[in-house]
Amino acid sequence: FKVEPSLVTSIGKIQLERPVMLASGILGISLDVFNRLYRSGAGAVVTKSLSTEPWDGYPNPTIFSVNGGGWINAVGLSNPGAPNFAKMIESNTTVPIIVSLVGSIAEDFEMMVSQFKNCKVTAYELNLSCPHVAKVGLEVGDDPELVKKIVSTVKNSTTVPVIAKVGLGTTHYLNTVKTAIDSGIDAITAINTVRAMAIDVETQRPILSNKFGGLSGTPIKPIALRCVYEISSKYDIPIIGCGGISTWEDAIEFILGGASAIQLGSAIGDRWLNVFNDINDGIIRYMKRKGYSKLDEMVGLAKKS
Ligand code: ORO
Repeated sequence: FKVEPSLVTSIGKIQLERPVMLASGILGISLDVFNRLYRSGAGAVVTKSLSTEPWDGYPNPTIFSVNGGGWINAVGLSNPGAPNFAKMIESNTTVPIIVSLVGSIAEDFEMMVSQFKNCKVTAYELNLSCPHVAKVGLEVGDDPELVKKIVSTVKNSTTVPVIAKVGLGTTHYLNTVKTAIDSGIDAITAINTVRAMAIDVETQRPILSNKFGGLSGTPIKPIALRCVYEISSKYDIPIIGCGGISTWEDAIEFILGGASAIQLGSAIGDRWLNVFNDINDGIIRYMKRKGYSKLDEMVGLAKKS
């Protein structure tokens, strides 16, 4: 793979050849697919969130395309479990993999991190923000004591960088960010999907089997961008922007707002894997036109007074 120097980015201690990665939950479960994503221009892939044991998730329907744009999903964190998944990626030597973890207590996360001792892991991303599964995700992110315990426990169990993925819950997300920073977190991903629902007017029932799900895609882009800007205005912490990004202009907006890298989810459902190199190429053209040689020169520029 030819590395384009202008696209190289650092998210704190994490160095990536390209700033656009696959968000968690999307295609995140097999090494063959990870290789394909990497060859398609992704700088890293974030896995589906893993739990200590395999989880089935919710019955169908689990995903719904919203009229006017975006998706509502309630997949229910289905995954093969961290021990099985670690075996599946042991042979990986090339793809930067960010392992997403979900759990209720610090010991869950500690146990899962120990499973990846023989794997090449670029970072862990703690899912503190899934908006619709009981006792994990946002319920954890909304509890400062639990966030503190989980982040400090994971930081003490590994030398691999640790990212916290935050979302919009009942505790102000900036407080969750602050707690994570005070507990030693290396970077923040902002944001997860936003709690939402859809109702079928004929059956007069919620469409998703879980009733509530998470809204993703273009409708949440301005909200995610606002969060990235607020975090980077308030705290000195590397940020990964996530939420509704689908074009190179979207990616540049997030970088100017303070993100050192970005993640794509729904855009892959809409435009498949071409979206990675379309965005990479658009960023390169923009940087040439504006006279930047390193991505880092643009991070947070929109905050200039
Ligand atoms: N869905 C989301 O929108 N966010 C998550 O973190 C997890 C899920 C899911 O598995 O349903």
